[in-house]
Amino acid sequence: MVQSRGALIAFEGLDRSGKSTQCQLLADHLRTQGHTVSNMRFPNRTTPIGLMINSYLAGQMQAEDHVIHLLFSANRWESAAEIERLIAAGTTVVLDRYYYSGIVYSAAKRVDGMDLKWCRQPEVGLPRPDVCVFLDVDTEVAKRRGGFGEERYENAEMQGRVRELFAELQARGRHEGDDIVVVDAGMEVEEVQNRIWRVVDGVVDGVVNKMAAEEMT
Ligand code: FDM
Ligand code: MG
Repeated sequence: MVQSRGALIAFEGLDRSGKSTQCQLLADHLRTQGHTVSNMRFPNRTTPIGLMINSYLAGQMQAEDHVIHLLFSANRWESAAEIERLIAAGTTVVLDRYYYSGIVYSAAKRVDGMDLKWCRQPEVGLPRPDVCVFLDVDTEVAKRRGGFGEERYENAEMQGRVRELFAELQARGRHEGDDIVVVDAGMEVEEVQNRIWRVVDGVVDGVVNKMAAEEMT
């Protein structure tokens, strides 16, 4: 039997939705099932472009809105070949934010002409996730979990608009080619974790079984 490709799984959500925690828990869970797993996060602040993004988010650097949008996208393109290589080699890749954030956060700034459609263009052609798990928390729960941080975009107005636009992206998902599954992330970590695993286990099995089926034909 040839080795199956790995799955590509993206996590999205507002700040304080528990993405980073759940990305780690999922990776551990998949490893105990015998999968090889790699975690990545975007923005990847370690590259030269990532350092610029970090300065922008920290408020130490100003950038024109289209420019920063393209840098966020470029920061994914710098990892695109690596993601392709990993999944082709059988590694499942878990992403903490991806192009969905790229599209939605920029569109939420309400800059003339930068609507969801415009914001999507630079992302076209990036490796497409088998599933995007959207961790949904309402603003009250997020606030109880520690409120807003100090970075750009971490304010109530922006978060509210981001939440609305994520809902719009999800509604359009089918024709735009995104497979977004919304998971209520307002509960305890373990309950959220179990819900995520139910979704992701099914997706991962689907990837493996599809390979097996294709081999038989
Ligand atoms: N963000 C993240 C964007 O505006 N565009 C993007 O393409 C990505 C990946 O950057 F406010 C925003 C979302 C968030 C900020 O994200 C940093 P982390 O997850 O807090 O590092
Ligand atoms: Mg943050």
